[in-house]
Amino acid sequence: MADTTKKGDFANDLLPNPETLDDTIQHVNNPVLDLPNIEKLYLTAVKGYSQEANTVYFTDGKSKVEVKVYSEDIIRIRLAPEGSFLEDFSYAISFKEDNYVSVEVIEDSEYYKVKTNTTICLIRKSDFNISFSNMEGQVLNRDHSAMHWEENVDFGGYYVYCTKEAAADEAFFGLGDKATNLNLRGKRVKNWNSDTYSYAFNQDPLYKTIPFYIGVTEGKAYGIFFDNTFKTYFDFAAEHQDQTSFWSEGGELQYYYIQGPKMMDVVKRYHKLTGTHYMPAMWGLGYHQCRWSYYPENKVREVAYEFRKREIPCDAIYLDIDYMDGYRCFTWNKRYFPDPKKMISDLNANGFKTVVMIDPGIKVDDNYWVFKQGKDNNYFCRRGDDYFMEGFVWPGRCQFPDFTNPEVRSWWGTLYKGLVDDGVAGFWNDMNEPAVFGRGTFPNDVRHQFEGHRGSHRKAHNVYGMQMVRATYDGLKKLYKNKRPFTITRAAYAGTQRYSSVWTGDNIATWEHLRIGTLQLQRLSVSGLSFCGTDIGGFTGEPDGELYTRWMQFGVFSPFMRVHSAGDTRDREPWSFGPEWEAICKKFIELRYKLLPYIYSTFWLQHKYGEPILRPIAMLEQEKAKNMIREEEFGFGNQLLVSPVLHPGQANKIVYLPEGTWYYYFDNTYYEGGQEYTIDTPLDEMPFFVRGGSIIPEYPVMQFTGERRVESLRLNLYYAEGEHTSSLYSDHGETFAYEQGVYVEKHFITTCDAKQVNVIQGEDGLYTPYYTDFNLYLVGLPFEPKQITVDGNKVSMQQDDEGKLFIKLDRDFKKINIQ
Ligand code: MIG
Repeated sequence: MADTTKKGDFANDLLPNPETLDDTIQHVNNPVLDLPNIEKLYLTAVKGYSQEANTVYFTDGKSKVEVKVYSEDIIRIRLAPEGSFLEDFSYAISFKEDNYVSVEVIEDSEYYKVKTNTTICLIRKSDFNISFSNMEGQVLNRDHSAMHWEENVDFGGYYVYCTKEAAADEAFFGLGDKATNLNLRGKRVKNWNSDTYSYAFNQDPLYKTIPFYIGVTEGKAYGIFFDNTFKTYFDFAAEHQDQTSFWSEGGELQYYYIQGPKMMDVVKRYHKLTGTHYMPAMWGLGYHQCRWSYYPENKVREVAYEFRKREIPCDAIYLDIDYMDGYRCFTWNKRYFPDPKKMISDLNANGFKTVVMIDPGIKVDDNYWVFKQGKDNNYFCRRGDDYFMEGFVWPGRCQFPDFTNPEVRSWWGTLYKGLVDDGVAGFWNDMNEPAVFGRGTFPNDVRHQFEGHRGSHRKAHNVYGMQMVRATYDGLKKLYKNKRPFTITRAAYAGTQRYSSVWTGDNIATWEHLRIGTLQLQRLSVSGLSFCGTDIGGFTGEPDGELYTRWMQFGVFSPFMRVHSAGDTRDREPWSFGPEWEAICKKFIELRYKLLPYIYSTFWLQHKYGEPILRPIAMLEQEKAKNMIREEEFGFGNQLLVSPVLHPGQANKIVYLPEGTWYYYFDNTYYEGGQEYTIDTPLDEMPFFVRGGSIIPEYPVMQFTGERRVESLRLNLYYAEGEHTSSLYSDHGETFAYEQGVYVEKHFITTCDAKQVNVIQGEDGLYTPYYTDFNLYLVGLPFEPKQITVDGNKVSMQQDDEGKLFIKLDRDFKKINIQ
């Protein structure tokens, strides 16, 4: 079993230990840089500027700096050391600048100021120091020294650097999948997508590159997105307590400053730049069962059968690499799966979708059509010396498509046709860091087309996986005739959320890894990748029933909920650990299914408004300094809060509840927020709270999404004084019609005082939902309802089968009053 304290191959300890830092610095600086005649060059005094619409160019006589206003709250900075900018191109950005924003340049004796209605970018004339302030003149982010660069004679370009001041109280969040504390203060991290089997706490880099962070100082937040695909580094007050730096081994120094003041504003604006995930099909939010690998066909049928027999809900079963013929992508092993179409249609008939694995490595084999097509069309990557890039992966000797070439991507998209025709509903892209056995990844000199902007692997490495899953997504969208694809990827770059969900790779079945998972998913969520999950139960190693069950509980509140495990481990189905654990797992998977209308609505808030699904406490209450280091409890959407149990034998845990009022979900105990509580954690419960004032929709338990139509939708109203808003979203569930307004987003505004409760309903969108009415249940009412009026008519409470009282409401009710 893997030893979690050992560092892996790619290890780079993040702790700000001086020795480690010295190592890192030596690693960053190419030895040739130690030559005495090579030094860092800095911008000097500003000599003048010119303005073209939203863009202002400043120069020190030789170098140029571009300040481009994207929107009121987003300003981009670019540096051209020699005075000429590269062509403007980014894989991350999906937003065109707002041409209607007002941009003003004001000059005084000390500064040039580029001003919008909310943000001022100040450029100090004497030394090109750049800072950003709000309209109150409060500087939130300031250069420590002017932008600088350093020639690398080896690759013939520049290392580019930006060094900012770090305030004494400043906290830092973001950076994707880093397996470390939520607040990155005191850490140095590196971005270079890596296959990191059995990674450890603090190990870095991992699979994803999201060069975006949020800084919070004195309760105010801003963001920096360093859009550079080369190997990048961030140092958050680690080397120098008063400095934050980011730099890259090549490419352009180009970053976006994003104004707050709320962390939520920053994340929403980051999403505005880089896009959000499309609405997933509802089944993508159900419970998924995966394994390396379920085969042959009888094994798959048996697993599916057990779920239905035991009445444990499940929506998807995964086939890992062994379904392929000799690991050749887009083929079937006919010995294991003689009639895949029949198997998939039988699974479908029982409510199971089939998701299969696709890797980037294509077996070198002239009798294999995918290889033939790729070879004939010159679609595979080549090294600097023009030979094909070859490496060993599962199929043996492989070549690799250049996914940065749009023509290659279109071709790749068509390859899915056979599997789609067989009925496969979703695809899982793995090994796309890209991973190569033995050598790790491609050599640096492999060339890439990069959308016509050409570059070596140093530039394309971190986007390779993103472009692979983009090809997958685009191809599937066509093949499914505009139905929503389901995709999942391991490697990612900023913006990957537009094409796929993600998982955190090869974790370990330990309690420590359960905790790492809670940190990674919160971090991914504030880094734009909200549709994320861990391998529930741990990929390598063996969990016991308790760890598996506690992880399943966290899984309910993971945006993507999938159990997965390595091939050499024991069984990992919800029933594999005996009947007691099975019963608890079942209860929690059922909870996931009850919450689906809430989860789906939360997804809509993510898709439409860029609100992250998981919200660290720091984001819920950023004014409180202590919250900057809270990392165990987190919000799931607007109205739920959880704190997963992370230790064996834990009988209770301390949970901080933010300001407001909260109800413990399992028995509706009421809590005043703004303080810590010790919460009992019996094995069949977990700290899970609903915010007072919320209306939470619930489905009845189903064995899979869409098993039956819900005609009377349950709503639970949790009483709290004051005014609160809740959303309920519904749509067709399968198509992209919501993009044309075919959806309904309902808003419930509740206003409560000691004597009465009012609910007003409003809605947007053109869709008529399936449900015709609501069953409204009241939780925590401080008075006995005497009179209920719905749209002016008196109604009385009804009793359900369990004797519980509820109010029957027409779906389109406008106003309820309860006294
Ligand atoms: O070299 O396809 O992270 O989820 O089961 C291992 C086999 C390749 C790594 C993935 C894991 C998957 C496994 N893959």
